[in-house]
Amino acid sequence: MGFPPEYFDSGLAYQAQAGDTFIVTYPKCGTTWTQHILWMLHHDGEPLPLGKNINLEVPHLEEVGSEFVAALPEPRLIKTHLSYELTPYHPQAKYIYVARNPFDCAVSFYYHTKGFIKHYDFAKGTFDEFFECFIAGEVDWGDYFDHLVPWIEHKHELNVLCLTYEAMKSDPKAAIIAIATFLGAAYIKKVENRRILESILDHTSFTRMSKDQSRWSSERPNHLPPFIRKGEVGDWKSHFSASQTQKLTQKFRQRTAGTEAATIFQNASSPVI
Ligand code: PPS
Repeated sequence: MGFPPEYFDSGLAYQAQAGDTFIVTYPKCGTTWTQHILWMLHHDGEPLPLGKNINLEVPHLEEVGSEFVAALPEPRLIKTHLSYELTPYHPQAKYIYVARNPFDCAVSFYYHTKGFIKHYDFAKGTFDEFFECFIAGEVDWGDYFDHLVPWIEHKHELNVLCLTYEAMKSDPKAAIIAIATFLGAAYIKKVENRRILESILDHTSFTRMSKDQSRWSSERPNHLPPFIRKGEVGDWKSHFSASQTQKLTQKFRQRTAGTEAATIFQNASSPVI
């Protein structure tokens, strides 16, 4: 993943504080979108201006380490891709978990891995090659299901809010209101203000976030798709072969059977699951 190991280790050792809000995701599941929603909620509906980078405002714990995060102004907004067991815990911290169906996640992760040529030796890699790594769980932050299942098992806890990318796509206003409600009365008040709510809805849309992408990520080679790439549910259908679809469907069924995660994508206009 290309993060300095000392920052990764120090991120793991971060002591979560009351008042911290963590955005937790497996990679490529809607992190940046949720980071921007959170940032705008904390800035009364102002979008992140050009010249700022979301990853300095809502930093990635494993990338910057604990000192950087501890020095943030309160309330701290923190991004992490860590598993449930590894995420720093405090009973009065809040955890927003965003899940995305593994099919679209795999496709998005493939373009990510291809595009960040300074982190990965995969510029010439194919989707078929990436799929084999994804299904084996041999990608950054490990196996998709090792992340998804334990987090979703905690979705009923009072300080955990679980959303799906698919539901956020189908009703983004409801997702913003759900996040505000989870954060508490001060944030409910903000989204009761029509100007603030409409501004967040507008500036966190795919179309708006596709503009001025230096706010989210470093430059990508011109011949590859940008970081905010397609933002669709179902793009996987133009990448997966029949046998890949079958393999991932089977793995999904096996790994989620009897768990809360088995049905989370069913009511969210998402694929085969
Ligand atoms: S990362 O690198 O893990 O932080 O990536 P992450 O932000 O989790 O995921 C990137 C994918 O999210 C899509 N995206 C959005 N979709 C819809 N609406 C908005 N506003 C939005 N912002 C980001 C982005 O396009 C990536 O998905 P794909 O499928 O590759 O387009």
